[in-house]
Amino acid sequence: MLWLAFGPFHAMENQVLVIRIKIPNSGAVDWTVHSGPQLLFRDVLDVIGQVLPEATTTAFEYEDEDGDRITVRSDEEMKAMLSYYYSTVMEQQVNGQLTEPLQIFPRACKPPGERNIHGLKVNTRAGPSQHSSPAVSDSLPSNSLKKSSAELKKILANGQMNEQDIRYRDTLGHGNGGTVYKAYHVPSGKILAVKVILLDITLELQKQIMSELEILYKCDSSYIIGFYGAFFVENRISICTEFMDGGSLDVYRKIPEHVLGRIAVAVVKGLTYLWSLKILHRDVKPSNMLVNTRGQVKLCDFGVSTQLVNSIAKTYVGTNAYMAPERISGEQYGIHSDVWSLGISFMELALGRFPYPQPLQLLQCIVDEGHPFIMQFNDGNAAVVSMWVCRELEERRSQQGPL
Ligand code: 92P
Repeated sequence: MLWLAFGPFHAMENQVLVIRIKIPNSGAVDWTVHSGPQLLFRDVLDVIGQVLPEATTTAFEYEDEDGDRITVRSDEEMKAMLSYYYSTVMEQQVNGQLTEPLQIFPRACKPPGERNIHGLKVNTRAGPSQHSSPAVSDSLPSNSLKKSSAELKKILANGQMNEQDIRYRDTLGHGNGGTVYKAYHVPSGKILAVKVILLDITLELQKQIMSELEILYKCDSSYIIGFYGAFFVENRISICTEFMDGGSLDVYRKIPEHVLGRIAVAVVKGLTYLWSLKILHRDVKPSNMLVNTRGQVKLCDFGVSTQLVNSIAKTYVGTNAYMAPERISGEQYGIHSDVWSLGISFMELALGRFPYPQPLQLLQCIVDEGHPFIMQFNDGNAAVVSMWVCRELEERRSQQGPL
């Protein structure tokens, strides 16, 4: 299967895509598209408009492997859906299963009317080679052989992660001693985020890190990034985790309160989960909070392996602006230190900028003096308080009148 090496899109370009448009309370219409990857969101809405002429459809949904519905409202979200669908197709082909059509569920503003069975003719703008031929079919029960993400996680975790199966793609980011790549895992058809860290350490330490990372397989919270496995190649470790298509929060603009509130709750739940396992995050900051187009929020890059944390610390010297005072001073690190970083992070996300003026210069100030509020009023100006007390007493006397 040489084509796998060229990635899902190249391989799928020449294949026919069948989109099964599910009709509320009745069957489904199959729509055959010959240039799937170029398909636009508008094209799909146009076809839905012809299948459900009575309804005003503004969006549609598809189901992920857990049966959760994901809404599509834009070309971006279409792309995410198609790449998800192609990865499931690849999984089905690898497992020798029949390829399931891509099922979509129109979301109507008005109740849908009679479906258009007769004389249905669809033309879309997705390219000259496209031949669209919707045909009515009965809706089939969804494939019960489909693996749940938990099962897939187990299979992936079974020592099957290795360099040969991974195709590294774009760089997602740098930091904390390593580089994170978007990568394609050939056997599973999954898109992963792989963090590669250079570590010049003994084989003994490598083994210790691998065993310490094992706890990650047991981590099962929807607020913690999924872990698929890790392996050493020469002097570097690759840690394979779930890919989040929204990336990290540090690159977003100021986040409105109604969104940030929900994000904050998810982050707190993620931290509470880690703390319940006696794991301190040790690096809470916006770049370690990830989001996806399903609206999930997950924590990544936490310090599960003491040995890994120590090995990175040796090669990578750095303090960061989110560190708690006791951490900067090299004192005991505890849950409260994670809470400090959480506070600074959410102030930054709410303000749209870092809450202190010059992060690096300010590190010492945080240790020595504290919050800018304290620094601003730390001038011992008793005159201000004196004037206020005098004025208040004056006011009280004048209201009491002559005794
Ligand atoms: C971007 C998108 N998905 C970054 N999954 C884990 C990541 C990541 C991702 C990570 O470890 O970033 C530090």
